[in-house]
Amino acid sequence: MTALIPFLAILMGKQRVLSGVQPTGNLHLGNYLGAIRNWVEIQDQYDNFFCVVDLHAITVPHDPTVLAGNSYAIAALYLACGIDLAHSNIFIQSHVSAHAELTWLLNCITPINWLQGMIQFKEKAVKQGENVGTGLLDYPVLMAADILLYDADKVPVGEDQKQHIELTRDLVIRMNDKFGTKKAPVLKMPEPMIRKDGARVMSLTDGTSKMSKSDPSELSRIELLDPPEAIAKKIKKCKTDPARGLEFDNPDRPECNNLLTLYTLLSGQTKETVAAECADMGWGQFKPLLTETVVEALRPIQEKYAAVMDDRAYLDSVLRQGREQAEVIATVTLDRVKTAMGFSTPV
Ligand code: AQP
Repeated sequence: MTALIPFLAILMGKQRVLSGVQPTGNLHLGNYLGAIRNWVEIQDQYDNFFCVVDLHAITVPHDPTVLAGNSYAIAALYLACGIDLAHSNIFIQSHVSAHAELTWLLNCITPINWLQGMIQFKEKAVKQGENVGTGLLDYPVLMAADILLYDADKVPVGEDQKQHIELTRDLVIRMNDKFGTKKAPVLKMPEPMIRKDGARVMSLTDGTSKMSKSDPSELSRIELLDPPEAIAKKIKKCKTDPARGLEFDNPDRPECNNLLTLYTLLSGQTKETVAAECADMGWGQFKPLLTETVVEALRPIQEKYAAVMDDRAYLDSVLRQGREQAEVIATVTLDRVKTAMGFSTPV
């Protein structure tokens, strides 16, 4: 049945969605609220491809002994968070070689100064010092290839990826101008899908920088697989301020806004209800409430994750099927680009 999903989706006129997460560590609440939760909520309206972007994970120094295991863990977390195979395909990026091949073709039409200006490159390059790799500079082109291979209509991501999607759109214009015609464009124009709530979850230790897997401090993020004691400890130690009463949207209180937003999103209440509930609270009252809410929100995800990881044959079959579906579509796009660019066809 799942093998028929892309064809049924086309018949039903569904648009296609593509998104992914890097296996660079355990997923945190930012990845969940900024990306995966949104995938789950919209998946029945679209034809979805969710990949574990392991080729992206090696753009920073990585440990080869854990890369494959991390990729499986992220795929299992997709299932645990509610990705449903009746609507979605899950696969590992490096299992579909077209991603690397299209990246090369796109590289050759990408001005280097487009990449040098990317915010994420500049931030991560600083951390790598003189050893900054070409792969880090090229990260947005690989991301463009991921999206464009599937003729994706929508790309649900957090706010931090917006600039990369703008670059993807610029590459579509460039490719179509150079090698396509108005009637027969080579690549399809995708659109970002960025929700307002949760688009930028901030660090627990600094409300002005985003929660990130690569932050050296584990106290800065709550990971989806953190046990209740770790969650309690991180919330107990998180940065707050001395002001009395809790409020949203005060620029002088970024931590307060971030923690209230986490509580709102994970408790499923409205912002107005939470604002009223917490207006007179102190941190001593709010922190246990937030801890309880986070623990309860993550409990079902953690239980499902354990069950999926216990059944490796099932996970392998999900990824095999996902790869097969992905390859069918990716091959068609890659052939179209190569033909447009003038490559000969093997006989
Ligand atoms: N703090 C965040 N708030 C909201 N959304 C976020 N995302 C990441 N952090 C936040 C969204 O999660 C998706 C997957 O991200 P990724 O792992 O591919 O890369 P990233 O954006 O670089 O995430 P990290 O955690 O910061 O990873 P590292 O530290 O390895 O670079 C994306 O949709 C992203 O927007």
